[in-house]
Amino acid sequence: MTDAPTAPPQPGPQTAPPQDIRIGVIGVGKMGADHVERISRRTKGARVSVISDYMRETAEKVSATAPGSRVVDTPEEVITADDVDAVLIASPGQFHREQVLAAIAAGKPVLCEKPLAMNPTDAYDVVRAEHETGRSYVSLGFMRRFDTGYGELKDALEAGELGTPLLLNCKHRNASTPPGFDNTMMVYDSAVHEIDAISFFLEEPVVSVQTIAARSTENAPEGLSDPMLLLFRTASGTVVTDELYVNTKAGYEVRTELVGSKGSATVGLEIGRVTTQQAGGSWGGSVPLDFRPRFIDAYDAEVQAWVTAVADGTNVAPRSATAWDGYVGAAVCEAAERSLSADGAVEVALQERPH
Ligand code: ISE
Repeated sequence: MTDAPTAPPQPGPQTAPPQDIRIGVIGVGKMGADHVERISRRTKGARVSVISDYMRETAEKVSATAPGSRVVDTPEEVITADDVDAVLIASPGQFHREQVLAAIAAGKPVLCEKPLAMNPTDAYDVVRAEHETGRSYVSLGFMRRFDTGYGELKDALEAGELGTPLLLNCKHRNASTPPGFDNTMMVYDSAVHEIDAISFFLEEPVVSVQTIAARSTENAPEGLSDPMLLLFRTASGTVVTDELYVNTKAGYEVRTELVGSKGSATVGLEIGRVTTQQAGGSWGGSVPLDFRPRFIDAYDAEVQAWVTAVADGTNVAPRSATAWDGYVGAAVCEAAERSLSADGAVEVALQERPH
């Protein structure tokens, strides 16, 4: 009798390795290219699969840095591609409404850089379209919500450590502005970050805003009111100050102080390292030149949290800005801009939140 042949080892129960989320990126200028690099090198569970940019050559160049990605001609092709599970939009703001609506129609989660739209009506269209699907699809790229300092301030507020918020004082400084930067952009591009901070920290509507143009620095381009001060009042009476100064020639500084009934706290002082210089008899640390070094960890955390939310089907990460936040931001920006030529504060009118 011959021995029965030994049966080949049977594989045990197998679980398929989790698939990477395949991300389509629309617009690969400075911000979009930065996201492609982040997703390709530092984000777990995702890869860039399809890219488009109105400059095809730029798209090709960026695609060469993202293994396995391909370039298509239009944003629509990115959104509808079979090998795209989720869409990241980093195109100029005037295209966001159409592109976000197309992603919702395709049933794909989308992370859209701010702003959601260039006016409240367009932004509300997105809120309604998403609401009609009965699901969440839209995350809005307000990266400060993922900054460690912002997170700690939010935690302190939620834990009641600071008591009732009385004042929120914000400072927003840039070294310089790009060509064509005007008062409208100062509101919709720069102040919009602090307007979102109001939604994030205070979670209540702004009822009025007053924009005050200070004497301009000689470093500002003709016609730009730089510095500019915005004063907001919320429904419960908390006052928010936003001092914008975007041609300091120094660097990128974002500071936030919450004054509450039990105490106050400030984030963004950059006092991690203090250097004493012998030669000049002065002291200080270095100021980052632009948003990238200042908020790189926040952007990494934001994109990672989004990918995790897409993978678990919730699509929008906890603490992320939503389509509603984008709509509120657009409504407040619109009032802030009107206030520039009005005498005094302008009221903010919000549509009802669909539920
Ligand atoms: C720019 O668009 C940004 O989003 C930056 O974070 C902000 O500091 C700058 O003022 C804006 O123009």
